[in-house]
Amino acid sequence: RICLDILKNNILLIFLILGMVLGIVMGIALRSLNPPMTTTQLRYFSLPGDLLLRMLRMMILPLIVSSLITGLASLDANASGKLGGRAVIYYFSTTIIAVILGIVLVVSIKPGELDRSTTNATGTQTDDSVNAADTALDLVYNMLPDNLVEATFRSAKTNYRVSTSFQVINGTNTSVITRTAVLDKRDGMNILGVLVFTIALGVVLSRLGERAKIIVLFFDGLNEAVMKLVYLVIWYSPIGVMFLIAAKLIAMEDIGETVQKVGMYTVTVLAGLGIHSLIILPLIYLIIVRKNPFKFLYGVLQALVTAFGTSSSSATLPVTFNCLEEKLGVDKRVTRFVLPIGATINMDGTALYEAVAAIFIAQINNIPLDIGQIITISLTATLASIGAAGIPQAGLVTMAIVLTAVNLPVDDIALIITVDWFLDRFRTAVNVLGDSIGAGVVEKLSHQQLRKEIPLESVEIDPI
Ligand code: DAS
Repeated sequence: RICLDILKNNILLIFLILGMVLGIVMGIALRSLNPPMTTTQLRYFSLPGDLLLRMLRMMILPLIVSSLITGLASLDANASGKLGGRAVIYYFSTTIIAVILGIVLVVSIKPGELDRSTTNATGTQTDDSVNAADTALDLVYNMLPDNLVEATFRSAKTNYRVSTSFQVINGTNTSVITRTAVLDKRDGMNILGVLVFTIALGVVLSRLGERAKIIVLFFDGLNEAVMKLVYLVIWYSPIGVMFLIAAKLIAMEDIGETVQKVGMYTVTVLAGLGIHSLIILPLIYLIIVRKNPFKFLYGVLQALVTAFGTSSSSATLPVTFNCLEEKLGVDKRVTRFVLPIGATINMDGTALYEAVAAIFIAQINNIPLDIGQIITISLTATLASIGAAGIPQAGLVTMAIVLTAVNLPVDDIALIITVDWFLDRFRTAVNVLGDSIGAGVVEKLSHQQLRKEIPLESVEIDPI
């Protein structure tokens, strides 16, 4: 009886994990096809996975707008101020902790010095030099889009090309390998801009009281409807995740020649992400919420697997909402307010990754860093993670900010790109975990405010 209940409650999670495992097996098996898949075949093969990504991304705009407006409207001004303040303090502190953890690890493991091969960036071309000041300015302009329609449907993208060469020493022979990559700074919808406008609108609507009630009820209905659609998409996600992972594995270029170079770097990043997500974040949850953090982790596992499969925290947002509200019963007024903001600006995994990658690149180029540069790396990695959109490999693109801030060769990104698609999955899952635990922490810290306000759907109408 109990087993049946467990099975019923977790059937979706079991399917999702099964989909992920089957995706890995299928990807590895199909990779060794002879002759390999043609581009057209791969395009058709990727279709089921791309469908999942597109269905989830389709929900982002209506979900963010409706959840923020109803979340803000169901709290009075000072309550939402307090919740928002606590959320931002939590986001900033966990991101800084992640960056410090990453720096401690990369400085002690020294992955860039361990490898036998040496890197010398020969002939580096970047079409479009990316620097910290420009991107910081981009961030400000992104927050205040002067054309909401354009912000929603997103503007042009600028590509820039990076290329680096390095020697790989194998026993007696030395081979020089050159890797070139094109990075496009495409960041999909300008969610940051949509967020800022929606928060401003939500705060004003919550002050209009009765006059705005009809608008708030409209968005409340829209939110419920979108969450119902999300539930349908979630049933499809095991298939989608399976094909997303399989297609990525089939298309993956051979990293054999660089594994000697980036092996320890990959281990360092994974160690940092593991410590942050399995020790630091659960500890913060345990200390503040005083509940079993691993029960909470289990509750969001479906969102974490979806994040691993899609490499996009924005696309995973609908599933994160579903896990926190349906599975863990976190107050909707908190999730609706903090999740959209967290999914966009709170990226612990990305911040840790960028700090590690920057110092790794300094190490492989034998460039010593002084404490001032380390602090600059910490701050720009935090800024870059806020600026990174929640889409695949966003963290790689904004990494150029960190590198230019301390005059490190941006072109060595071409080296770490070989494992970026793999590490991106893990850091996206850590980003989603950080947002989820943030919602649990903010809910606990705000129980005073939440008790005062009676949520819309819980008002009991006494029978006459
Ligand atoms: N893939 C990004 C995300 O969705 C993280 C990153 O690229 O660093 O969170």
